[in-house]
Amino acid sequence: MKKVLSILLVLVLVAALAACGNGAQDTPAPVDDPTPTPDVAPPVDEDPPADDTPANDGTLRIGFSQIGSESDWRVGNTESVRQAVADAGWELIFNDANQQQHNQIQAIQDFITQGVDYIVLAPIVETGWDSIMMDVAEAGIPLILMDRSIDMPNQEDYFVSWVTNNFEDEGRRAGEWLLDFLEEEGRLGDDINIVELQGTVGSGPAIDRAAGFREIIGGHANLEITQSQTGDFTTELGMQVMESFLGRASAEGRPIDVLYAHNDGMALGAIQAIRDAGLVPGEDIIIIGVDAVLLAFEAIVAGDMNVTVECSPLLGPTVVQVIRDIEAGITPEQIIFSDVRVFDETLSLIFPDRYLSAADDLPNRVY
Ligand code: GZL
Repeated sequence: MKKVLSILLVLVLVAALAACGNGAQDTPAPVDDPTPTPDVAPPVDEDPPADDTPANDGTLRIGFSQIGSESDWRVGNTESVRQAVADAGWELIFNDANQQQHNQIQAIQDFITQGVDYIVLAPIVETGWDSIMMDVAEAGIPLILMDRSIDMPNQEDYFVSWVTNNFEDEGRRAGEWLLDFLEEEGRLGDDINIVELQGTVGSGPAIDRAAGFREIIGGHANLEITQSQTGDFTTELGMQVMESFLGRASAEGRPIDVLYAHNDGMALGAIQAIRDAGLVPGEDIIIIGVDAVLLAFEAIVAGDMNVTVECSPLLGPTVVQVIRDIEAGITPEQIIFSDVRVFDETLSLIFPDRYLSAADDLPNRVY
């Protein structure tokens, strides 16, 4: 009986794959389509229509598992990949996981079933990928890690390339800016209370941006991180957590001097909470963000925010180049970092070799 069932299953799968091959995914899912990848193969036509498309027109099919749309950075990242794949003339099969790891794992499983040519994964957190990564390897589908990191035994064996940013260096640059800023203000010896809005718990950028910042300020005992909590990289939660930080600081009589937010989105939410508390953002509280999104540049120019550390989401063209290299038999670099630049409207006027003017670069911002 089992043998009959397994033969039937294979037949269904083969037929389903044939149905997929008829262009079921010919039009890439629009970026803003929240439709999750179907959990089951589409219905199989008994007599599929004559297929007049060429058996294999060389169009690569790229399965892209994206974390969600939690921030302007993420939206810019999705658009960058979508545009680069479209420019290459390939087919994008896009899945928005709505910030749920299990949705990403399901999407990757579906990509395997659909027999895509490449998988691009932006992993929401570092752990929990061991089994699905082994399935991808077993299926022989090259996987490109984009943006955040994974943490598993022999992880470098499971992706052909990691297109990313150096999150720990971003944290260090944020710490260095703070030391330079306090020194310019003559406050480097003062007791400074810092609160920290961390990114998604367990994510590479949250872990590494926290570590890099602490590495730099750790030698200054008078600079203390008095409160630290995740805002999950969203503006809404950043505002809510900042409200609780302000309430606790007032209750304990420990005023907040600095906010270090692991992304600009949370910093912008915190700015609203600071205003609601009757304080002046950018003056009463120094505000440090990461990402360098357009709204942060506007806040810096308006004086509501002090600095943002760039972490480029425009990774699509590099991902496409990695695929082109592999198609041409060229081994791509295993890790590809983007540059880290720091934008403000204060230190950039004094140290133009180390910091850039947000006002000058505002017209160039695209995400
Ligand atoms: C960083 C990226 C982070 C951004 C956030 O590469 O993973 O996720 O800093 C985004 O804005 O939500």
